[in-house]
Amino acid sequence: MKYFDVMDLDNDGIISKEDYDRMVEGSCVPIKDDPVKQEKMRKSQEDLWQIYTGSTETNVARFLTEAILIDSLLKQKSYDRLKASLREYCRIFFQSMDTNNDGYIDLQDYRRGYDYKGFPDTSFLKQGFNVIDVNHDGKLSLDEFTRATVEFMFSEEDNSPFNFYFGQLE
Ligand SMILES: [Ca+2]
Ligand SMILES: [Ca+2]
Ligand SMILES: [Ca+2]
Repeated sequence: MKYFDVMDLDNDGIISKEDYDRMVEGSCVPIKDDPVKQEKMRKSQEDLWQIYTGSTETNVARFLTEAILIDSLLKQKSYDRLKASLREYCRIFFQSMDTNNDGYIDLQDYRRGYDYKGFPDTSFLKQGFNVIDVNHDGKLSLDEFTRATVEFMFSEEDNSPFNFYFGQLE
């Protein structure tokens, strides 16, 4: 599953809670002066972790595999909770990248966002950026970003352009 492959930065088939938390803390770096946004970032990422692993607030899973992720997603009665959590996460992640608060992120902002998350190589993001930028004005709006993220997560079609959200995956 593409989404899992992207999150599994070291490609060993497992995302430990420690790996995940490290990614979350990286995402918090650009908003380090804004504790309210940081709190929202952690909360939304924790929500997603619970959905992905099928864990609960009192019983947090320590690791995630692709099989667990697919199983948890299939068990969702509706995707409403997941979509709502994803949208909330997109909004906060977008705001953290939009450092000049003009409502848009350019390629440089976008790359920086993934640098902070700990992505070892962000060169492939340019191809993804161009796909997400559907009106080709060289910048991403929150709408473009959210739509692409949700479509990427749910895309089953081999030929959906959003399969290239993160550039061409191996
Ligand atoms: Ca891993
Ligand atoms: Ca901006
Ligand atoms: Ca655009």
